[in-house]
Amino acid sequence: MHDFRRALDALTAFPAELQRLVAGIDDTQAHRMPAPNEWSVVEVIGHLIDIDPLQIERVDRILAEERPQFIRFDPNEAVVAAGYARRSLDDVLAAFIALRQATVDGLSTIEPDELDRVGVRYTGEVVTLRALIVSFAAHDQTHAIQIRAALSAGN
Ligand code: NI
Repeated sequence: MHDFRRALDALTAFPAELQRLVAGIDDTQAHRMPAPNEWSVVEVIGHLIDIDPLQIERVDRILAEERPQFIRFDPNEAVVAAGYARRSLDDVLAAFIALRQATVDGLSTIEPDELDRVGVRYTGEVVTLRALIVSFAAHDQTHAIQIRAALSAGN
């Protein structure tokens, strides 16, 4: 239960962390690609917007089905298809913050005895609901590091 609570707290706190991370960044910086075919800051936030509903869908399926197999997801394809590169930093940031609130509201209804239910990743790896949420929180942090790197690459 403790690792789940800690992950949920981290997921809840992340929008404020993200806001601090991009505070004072203008749209030129936010749209700069750190390297060819590497996401700009706006695209990284767009990717986070893509992931929240995907995780909620996985959670819902773990709760409703026995060992559901998750669908294949191509992060790059999704970011391009959504056209995040054409949106402003303020726009994607506001969209993510609103979405994350809905996500944590949804996750907070998970009961302790549901945390050992499992799903199956596209790769075949079996993952508990607890591990899915813990890795979801860790995913935020990998992209926070990516944003820091993208911003320092531009300076
Ligand atoms: Ni990612």
